[in-house]
Amino acid sequence: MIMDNLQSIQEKALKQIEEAGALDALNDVRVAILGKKGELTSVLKGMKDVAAEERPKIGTLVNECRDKIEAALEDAKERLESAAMDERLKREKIDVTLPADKKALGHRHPNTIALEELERIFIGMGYEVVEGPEIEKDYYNFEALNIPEGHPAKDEQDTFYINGDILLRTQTSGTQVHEMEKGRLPIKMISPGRVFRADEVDATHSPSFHQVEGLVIDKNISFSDLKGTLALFARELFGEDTKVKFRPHHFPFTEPSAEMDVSCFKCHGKGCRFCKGEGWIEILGCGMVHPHVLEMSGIDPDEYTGFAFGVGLERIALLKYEIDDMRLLYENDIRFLNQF
Ligand code: 2NL
Repeated sequence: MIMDNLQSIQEKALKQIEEAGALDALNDVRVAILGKKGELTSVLKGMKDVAAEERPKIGTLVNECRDKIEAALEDAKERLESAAMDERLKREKIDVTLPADKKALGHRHPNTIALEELERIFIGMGYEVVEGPEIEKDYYNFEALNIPEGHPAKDEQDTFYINGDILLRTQTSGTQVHEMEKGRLPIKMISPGRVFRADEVDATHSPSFHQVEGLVIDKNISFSDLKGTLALFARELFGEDTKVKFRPHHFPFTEPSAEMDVSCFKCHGKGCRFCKGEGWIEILGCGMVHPHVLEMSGIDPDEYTGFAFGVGLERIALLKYEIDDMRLLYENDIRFLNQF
């Protein structure tokens, strides 16, 4: 009776072990047979009812049965584990020949793009790019440029003074004054850089912005040279059919002075929202270097003449990309920058 029972437990167990398709199913089989309430365990518990002389023989049979089942469980466990590992290796296979994920590259800031474009144009005309200090002496920012005491530009309200006669430059002209003082003529340079004004932030103002100034000094430089140069610059920047217009203006450091407009590159002069119906867009200030400015830097105005101009970099970037609020250029919102 007990022997038949053992036989059937063993057959059933071996069959279930064989059929177990996964490690947890295999464990269920082990618990059902060998666990505390398992079938073979209850056979062992029934040994007390077996006649004493039968016990060694039956005991040996029970032990043999358990050993067989345990060996089968161990084999099945190895088989299932190795299958699971094969499966995992297959699933996690890495194809090292696949191209790598593209790294998100940064974008050049619109100011940088505009600056590089300006530099390309002027370098193409033989200009040198010279950068200078953002902290300047009053003399280089104002006095050497013929900006007198009491001139609105020199107002303490508009300029960040550091102390005494040291300030944050309000234009990059100082860099050009330093070049003139070196006495190496002719000069053909642009000086791009950050400038500062004590302005409140709004769509068109910021306390820190960028300027590109240009300076040419040589013998026989005339207003025609200025016009030809800046007209070429405008065509390079805004397109071949761009027209330019010079309006008389006043700067203390140039005489005569002018502002240059370009024909609206959106409506080609007809008048649109972009040029506020004018057909023209103001882009820079310029003029012939004031003789007094040359003289102060040790250049003889009877021998040399020159022209100079100043462009707001942000203004060019805003126009080029049709952006209507300068603050976008400073906030560095990645969703904005990603568009360039
Ligand atoms: C503007 C336009 C300008 C200059 C800057 C300059 C520099 C030297 C001598 C003479 Cl060293 N001029 N720079 C000239 C004309 C215009 O900037 O709107 N400025 C307020």
